[in-house]
Amino acid sequence: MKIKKFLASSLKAGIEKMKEEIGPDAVILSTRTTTVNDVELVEIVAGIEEPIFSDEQQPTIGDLVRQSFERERQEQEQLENKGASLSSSSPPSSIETTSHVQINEQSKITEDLSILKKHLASIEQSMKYRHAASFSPRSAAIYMKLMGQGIGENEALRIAGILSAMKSSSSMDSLLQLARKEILNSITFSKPLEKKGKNIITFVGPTGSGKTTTIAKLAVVCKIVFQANILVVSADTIKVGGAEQLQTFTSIAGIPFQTAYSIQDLRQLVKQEQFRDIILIDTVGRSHKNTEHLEELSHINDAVNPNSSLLVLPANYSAATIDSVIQRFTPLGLNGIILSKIDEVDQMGIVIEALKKHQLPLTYFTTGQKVPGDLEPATAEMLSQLILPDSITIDY
Ligand SMILES: Nc1nc2c(ncn2[C@@H]2O[C@H](COP(=O)(O)OP(=O)(O)OP(=O)(O)O)[C@@H](O)[C@H]2O)c(=O)[nH]1
Ligand SMILES: [Mg+2]
Repeated sequence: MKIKKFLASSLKAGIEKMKEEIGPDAVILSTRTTTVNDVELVEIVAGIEEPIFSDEQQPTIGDLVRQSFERERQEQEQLENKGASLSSSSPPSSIETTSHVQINEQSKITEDLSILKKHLASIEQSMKYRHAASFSPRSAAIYMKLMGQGIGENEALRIAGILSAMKSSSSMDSLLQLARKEILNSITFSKPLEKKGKNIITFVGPTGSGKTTTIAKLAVVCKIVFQANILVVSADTIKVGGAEQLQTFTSIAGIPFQTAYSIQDLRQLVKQEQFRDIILIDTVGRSHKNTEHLEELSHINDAVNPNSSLLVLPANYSAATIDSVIQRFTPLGLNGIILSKIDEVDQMGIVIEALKKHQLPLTYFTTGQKVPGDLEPATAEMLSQLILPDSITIDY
């Protein structure tokens, strides 16, 4: 603290003088009257806190960081010197001994923390799979696999309970078959594409779900496998380049292609092209949250009266999004689901649980970006292998 004495003719004058000289934050420490050359004066003793740093000295963040680095460097240097002095077997100084003890303590704390973390992880794991101990090792292995795939605990317990009731001589293979059957018990499958009379199919779904890519894949299947007289129509004139993407592909593959610029256009086009075996209609991707846009899509279905309208649904969505997308697109008159981007899914159980709530059959799986290769008819076998592969090991 900086302290200063002031003499003035009055207390008021003294205070003014004090503030002027040492600033408004000055604190009066004492006052008294005194006589100087027969004149009565007031004496004020005042003080002010001095800043630790003056404005010019205020350290910047950079300075603080540099200081911290410098401290670390010095500590490191000390450590190295200590190592050197120890190796030259000179007795350690008291500073060196202290820093050695501190470093030892720090590494002990770090070690303890990592042990604690491991314990917590194992407690978490055993809590998650706490029921596994009540099953036979093989049922427990399947139970744990189901849980790992995101199947809910109640469903996994139900299935493990059924497996446990099997004869102890049952093979792992028969347990797996039973578990798969139980998991998929309310999932249905259908194959939409057939070369029959007239088959008009519309593809709807959220933005970027894989509609256009899937149509390109299916168009090749129709042409080469079914040898069908096929037409691909793009009703996606809203997205820039929406139609061009398909046009380029179909022209390379030698598949007839048309663009419909309005609902009237589309209705007219479908009428004109009645002689085709299969007409695949691409639509613009629409958010399931936008009611107005979903209504526009329903006009497309009303205009062409398709044999089948398929929802292209990414399998890598969360359970809640899958549920909400299916709910919002269902009023369009859906006949099935193409589960796209299966290759990007970590936990197939989540998808299966979400699909179970809805009664829509799975028609195709798309498994990558390659056209036409990454497309498979949806089957229970494939889905079963995705959730419970033959290769389950019993490490329980
Ligand atoms: N990993 C993976 N990517 C896919 C799959 N199917 C499509 N894609 C990719 O997903 C992206 C979007 O595909 P599109 O076919 O354009 O999707 P869309 O539904 O037509 O999109 P919009 O017309 O914009 O609504 C592209 O990069 C595709 O290559 C798949 O099965 N797996
Ligand atoms: Mg598209």
